[in-house]
Amino acid sequence: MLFEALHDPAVEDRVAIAFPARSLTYGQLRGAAGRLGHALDGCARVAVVAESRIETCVAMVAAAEAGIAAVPVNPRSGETELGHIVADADPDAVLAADGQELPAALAGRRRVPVTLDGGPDRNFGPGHLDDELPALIVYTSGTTGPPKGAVLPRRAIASNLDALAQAWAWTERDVVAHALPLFHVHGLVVGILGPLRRGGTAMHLGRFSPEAVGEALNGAATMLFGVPTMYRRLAEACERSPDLASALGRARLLVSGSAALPAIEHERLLRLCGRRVVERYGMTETLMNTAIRADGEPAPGTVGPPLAGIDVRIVDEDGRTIEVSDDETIGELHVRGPNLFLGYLNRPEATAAAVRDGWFATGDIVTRTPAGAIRIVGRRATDLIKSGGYKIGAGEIEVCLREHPAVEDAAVTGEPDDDLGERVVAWVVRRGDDVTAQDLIDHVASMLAPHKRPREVRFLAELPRNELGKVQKRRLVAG
Ligand code: MCA
Ligand code: AMP
Repeated sequence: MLFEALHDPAVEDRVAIAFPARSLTYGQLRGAAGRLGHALDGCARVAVVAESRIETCVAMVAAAEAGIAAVPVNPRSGETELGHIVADADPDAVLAADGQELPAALAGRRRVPVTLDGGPDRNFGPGHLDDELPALIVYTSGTTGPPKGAVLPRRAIASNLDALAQAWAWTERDVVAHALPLFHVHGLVVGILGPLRRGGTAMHLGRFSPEAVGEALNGAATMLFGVPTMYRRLAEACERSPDLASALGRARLLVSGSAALPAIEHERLLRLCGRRVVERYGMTETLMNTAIRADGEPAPGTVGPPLAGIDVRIVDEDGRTIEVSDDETIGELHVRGPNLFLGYLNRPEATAAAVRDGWFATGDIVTRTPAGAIRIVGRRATDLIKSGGYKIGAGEIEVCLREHPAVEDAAVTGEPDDDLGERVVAWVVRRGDDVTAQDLIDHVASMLAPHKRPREVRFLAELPRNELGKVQKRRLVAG
């Protein structure tokens, strides 16, 4: 069973999920999810329009309890991206809050509204569901082509959330605050399903702002989850607001993930709030792999040891396992354990390329410290960009730019950015000079999701290419 508290009459009145506009107790969540579950009879797979609102969480819980795979979609995904996801996942129904406008790509599908109020659902009870049943299909970008759907079974979610609970002494008394999007693993699995599995409370702030975080931590929240961009903005705000700094200082645990939190921000937050931020490291395909423990030695710059039940190995360029733990020898991290996904939907060749003999090749380049903690030092693919904690494939944006009638040629790179970690930069050879940088930024934002839009466009007479015609991205540097 994924959520025992949902079936425990003793905790019926405890708050399960709180959003600024609305909260639900475990009893109310059981009612709303149970009614919705019945409306989904006969569905094998549903798409959920993952707005940051409570109906999204109800839809996810309803699907999980009914044993139906849920495909969270970013409501702001552009036409091209959403069209691909809907065609690839082919959902039997679309779940969205009553009255919410659906993006065009979903408009022709059977719609099931998510409502919150109604009588109790007496027939809704825990049934036995196979652990290997797909629970979520989460789309993630690769270096080339459109995003791939990572199929996550119930077993991965349950085991991973329990391993995190062990590492962080996470219990039903914890109230987890965050403002993460609900169409990725970080916000959805760790940030919503995590508290529900513990029988605690998920407190979603709706939108990220330092003020909302301060209010949450001055209130009931005990833990905060965020991406490095959020912690950097919090540190910045703490410089001006001692009240915010003391609110952060009150948290039982501040957790950062999805990208590396720079050492300077670790130090700044420690100086201003008297608290260390703990990092954990994960991927859509593997959920969380490693984490600094709540009672562990501080180790800024590392993402901690593997979680319980998860094996890791570091592999050199010749495929040999590196045995030393000297924090110097680098190699690619491979992961094996109950946390792994089942594969990419409709992409057996991509699955076979990523998983060999049960080991998933992460593409992350790491070292291991003598204490067994993993330090991430780079990434195998230069065509993957991490911006604001989102993984963005350069190839997907290049294809989109080349489809613009005024674009002759285009290449995309990531550049260091103080706020976002990396920012997307487009290098464009245009036809004529009518098209502006803003036109191209808007074009990408409308075809793909807005977070994939270039933050800068640089026009060139031609792209540097080698004799084989391949773009030499190393030569694409500002200056
Ligand atoms: C801006 N906007 C536009 C345009 N420009 N819309 C259309 N056309 C344009 N040209 C809109 C955006 O849609 C958005 O609207 C608003 O302007 C601001 O967008 P943006 O500038 O992108 O936001 P930001 O301020 O830079 O956001 C920073 C952020 C965000 C809040 C930190 O990047 C974020 O939420 N990051 C979290 C990423 C995450 O959860 N990653 C997990 C995946 P509106 O405000 O209406 O939306 S990684 C993962 O899951 C693994 C397992 C892991 O390890 O965790
Ligand atoms: P995604 O595919 O969007 O799930 O992103 C997964 C990638 O995010 C990983 O392969 C890492 O490169 C990166 N990542 C996640 N957590 C961390 C972290 N704490 N530090 C550095 N990189 C991270």
